[in-house]
Amino acid sequence: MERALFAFLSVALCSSCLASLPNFIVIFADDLGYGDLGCYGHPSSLTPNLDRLAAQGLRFTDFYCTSPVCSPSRASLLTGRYQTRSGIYPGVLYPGSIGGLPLNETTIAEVLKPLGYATAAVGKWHLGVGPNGTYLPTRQGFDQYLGIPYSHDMGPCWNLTCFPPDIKCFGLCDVGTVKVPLMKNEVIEQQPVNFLDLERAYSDFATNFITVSVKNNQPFFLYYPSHHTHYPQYAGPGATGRSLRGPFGDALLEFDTTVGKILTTLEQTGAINRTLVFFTADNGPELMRQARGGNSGLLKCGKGTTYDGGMREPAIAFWPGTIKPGVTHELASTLDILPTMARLAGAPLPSVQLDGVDMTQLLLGLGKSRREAMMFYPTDPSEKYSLFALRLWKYKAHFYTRGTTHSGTVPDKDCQVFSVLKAHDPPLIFDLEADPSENYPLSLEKKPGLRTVLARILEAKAKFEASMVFGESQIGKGSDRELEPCCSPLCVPKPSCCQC
Ligand code: CSN
Ligand code: MG
Repeated sequence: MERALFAFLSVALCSSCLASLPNFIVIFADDLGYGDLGCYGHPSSLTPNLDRLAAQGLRFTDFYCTSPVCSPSRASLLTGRYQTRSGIYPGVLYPGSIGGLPLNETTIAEVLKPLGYATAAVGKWHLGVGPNGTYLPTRQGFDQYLGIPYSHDMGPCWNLTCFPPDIKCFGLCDVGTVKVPLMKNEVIEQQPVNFLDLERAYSDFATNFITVSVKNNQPFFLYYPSHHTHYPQYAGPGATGRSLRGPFGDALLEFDTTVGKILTTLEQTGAINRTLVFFTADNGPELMRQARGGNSGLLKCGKGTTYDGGMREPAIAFWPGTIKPGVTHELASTLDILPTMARLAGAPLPSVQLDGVDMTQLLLGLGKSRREAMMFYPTDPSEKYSLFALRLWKYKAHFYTRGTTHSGTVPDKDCQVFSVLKAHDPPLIFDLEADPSENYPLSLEKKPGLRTVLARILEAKAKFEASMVFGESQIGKGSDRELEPCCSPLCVPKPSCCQC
């Protein structure tokens, strides 16, 4: 088995011929639940292209992001480290945030660039802007960027209209901040951004980047963190009213259409057999948006919670001719993407404490996942409370549980905001294979062998906590209104005058 892997990698590793290095595309949906895609059982979502990725690729049933909100989850994906190490906590970054993903963290783009990769990010960044664009993607290893650098509800609602333009999108937005900007590299291209044309701009950028990279014989890394399907949902004329699921379904359909355009471009440029496409999402669905939000399927609760609905996500690895179509029940995480891409490209790992493990053997069908455990931090991690939950093999132990406004409208009281912080000692333990909905805690008295499992869980927790050094909180540095992106920096009165 090792020999087959070696034979494969020695082709991939041929450093004198850049064109033989694999290309990587990471497609990252926003606030999308375990139950939202057709290929994960949603009855009315229209996701033909993601369904095709799943049918022709490896679909994960037990894949986790690292946080039930956005910025920390993105920090982990790009660095292969829990967000507590990089300091992307508590909560999320705001338009005027002073901090951002520290520049001494190494992103996937920075791992691949020294090997000659072309790198681009398109979509929602949400890892900081900072003074003079200190934390933008172009400072974190990406040659190019097109997108909104934070959530698109972080701006006044008035420009967040859906198609047809006279219909207001659903959802609360921030007032008193600058209008939502579209940035090209480090320059504001449009403020406010035109949401009805945004997906076209993104898909044009993505397909053009692929085409040019292939033409230049340059291996590439494309990171596409979409604004879809975060609230308020929007869609351009090509998708509005075309799904069976209302505005959420339309937004999802528009996103799926971009996935289709990326696949078509890979086919047309002949790069499809040299490209690993990895799809997943940043955190669970905003259930508080009710029928206009996402759906965590059979999982408990959603965004903002450390139940599985907040952090277990759809995930698909697609690489025709290299990854065999199928379904895997192995445990894996966004943390594992960096080490896997580094291995496949033959790039050295950053010399820091990584939390990710290499998934290459799993992807190539040569072995199992090397991941045994997954750690669950709340939206506001602290050294005092440490882990809220830990999954070891099929067992998940909750040391603390708490509801949240993000998921607060569903009938399950555990998700609701008045379910205040509750400590569990001994922890609540669920068998996620027998009970994926976390409905029936196992009894230490009645289940022989569970004490041994608990001992192993506590051991894994202690070992992990001993390795954890909390980085300085970047979000705790606060915000400065002057740092909010403004296309007319000297205008008055702010923020309303930031419009060009
Ligand atoms: S998130 O969504 O950025 O996708 O996590 O748009 O936690 O306070 C989360 N929050 C605005 C958001 C605020 C968001 C929060
Ligand atoms: Mg999100």
